Amino acid sequence: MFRPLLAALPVLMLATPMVAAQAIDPKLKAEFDRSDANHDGVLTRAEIDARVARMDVGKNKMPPGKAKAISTAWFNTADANHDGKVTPAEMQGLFRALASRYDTNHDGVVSLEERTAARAAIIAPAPVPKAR
Ligand SMILES: [Ca+2]
Ligand SMILES: [Ca+2]
Repeated sequence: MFRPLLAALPVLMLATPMVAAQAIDPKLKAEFDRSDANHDGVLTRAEIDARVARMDVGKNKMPPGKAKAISTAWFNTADANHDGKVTPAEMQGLFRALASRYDTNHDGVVSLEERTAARAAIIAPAPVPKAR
């Protein structure tokens, strides 16, 4: 009797907007707003492309091919419900996931060293399959 309702629960939870339940970090929202070029409250692929192209990777200029790969990976990961738009809540979800990945000693803080390591991993050339 309860089975159909229980089965529907995960779907209902996914459909519920998370924005009201979880506050968006002000710093993250500021970053979101900087990327949201047309200020419609969502990030599109074009806006992410533009943002990644401006991304500061230290002294090294981001190679265009790398930038495209990063924005593709970023967008596909961030757009949790695959509607082609990234909301502040989706971006926060991604950043939380990234933070826990970069926080290698799991003290809840992404230190400068951890950030530098993460950044080095981003700009490092992607592993190339061995040519034969
Ligand atoms: Ca936008
Ligand atoms: Ca989305």
